[in-house]
Amino acid sequence: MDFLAELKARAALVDRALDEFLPPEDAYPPVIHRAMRYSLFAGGKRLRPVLVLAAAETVGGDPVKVLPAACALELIHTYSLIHDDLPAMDNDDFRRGKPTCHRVFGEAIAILAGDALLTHAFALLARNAREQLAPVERVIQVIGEVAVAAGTPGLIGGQVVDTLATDDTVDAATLEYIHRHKTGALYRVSVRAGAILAGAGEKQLEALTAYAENLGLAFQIQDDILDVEGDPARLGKPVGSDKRNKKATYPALFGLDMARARAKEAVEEALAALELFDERAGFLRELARFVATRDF
Ligand code: GRG
Repeated sequence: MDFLAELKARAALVDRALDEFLPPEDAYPPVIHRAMRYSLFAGGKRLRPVLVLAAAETVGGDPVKVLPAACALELIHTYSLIHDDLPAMDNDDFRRGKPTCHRVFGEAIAILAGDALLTHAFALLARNAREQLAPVERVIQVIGEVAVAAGTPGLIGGQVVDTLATDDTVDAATLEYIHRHKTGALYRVSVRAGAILAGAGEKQLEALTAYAENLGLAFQIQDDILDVEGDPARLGKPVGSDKRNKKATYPALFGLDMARARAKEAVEEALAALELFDERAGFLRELARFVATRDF
C-alpha cells in the first residue's frame, strides 16, 4: 500500500464532506463562516477523521456512512487549535503554515469561530441519526462519548493541566496526564466513534480502543520529537516561533533516545491490539507505523 497516497485520498474525501457539511462562506453573518472555513481548510493532516473512517472499515462498515462523525471530530480538533493559539493561551501567530485565526479575524471572531466549530460538530453527530446512517442508540452513545472526550475528562482537562504546569511541576505523571487528555482523548474517541457507528462488537471495540490509546501516545511523542529536531518549514512553523513549555515533553523529561524507544514500543502495542482483525485493518496498521516516523 502506498500509505501517503492512501492518506491523501481519504483526507480529500473528508475535505469534500467538510465543505458540504459547513455553512457556506456567504451565509449571514459571513465573517464567522469565513473564519471557521479559514482554519478548517488551512491544511491539516485530517488524522482524526481518517481514523473514524478506518475504524468503521476495520469492523466491516461503510466509511461513507460515518463521514458526518469523521467531520465532527475534525471540527472539534480545529476549534481546539484556534483556542490554543489565542493570546490568552499560547499566543501563536502561525498555525498550519498560515497566520492564526485571531491574527486574521481578530480575537473575538476567533473565539466565536472555535465555539461555532464545537457546536456544529454536535449537529453533525446528530445527523447520523437524522439521516439514518446508523441506529439511533449507537449515535447517542457516540454523542455522549465525544462530549466526554472534548470536556473536562478529556481535551479540556489536558489543556488545563498543561496551562497550569510550570517547569518544576511537570513530572512524568503530569506529562502522561497531559498527553492522554490533550491529544489522546480525541484519537481514542475518533476510533471508537467509527467502530461504534459501524456496529463493532465488544471485543473489537476493546481492541480498537487499546490501538487508539497507543497510537495517540506514539503520535504525541513524535510531535514532541519534531519540536526538537523537526524541519520548521516542513511542519508549517516559522523558525523560532514555538513558544510551548519545553519541559512538558517526552524528550525534555527522558531524552531523545528514550522518547524514540517509547514511541516505538507504543506502535508495537498498537499493532498487537489489531491482531484479531483481518486485512481490513491494513490502513490502521500503516497509520500506526506512520505516526512515529512522520516528519510533518
Ligand atoms: C483549547 C480546549 C483547548 C485545547 C487545546 C490541540 C490543543 C489542545 C493544543 C495544541 C497544541 C498541541 C501540540 C496539542 C497536542 C495535540 C496536537 C499535536 C495537535 C496537532 O495535531 P495535528 O498534527 O494537526 O494532527 P493538523 O494541523 O495536522 O490537524
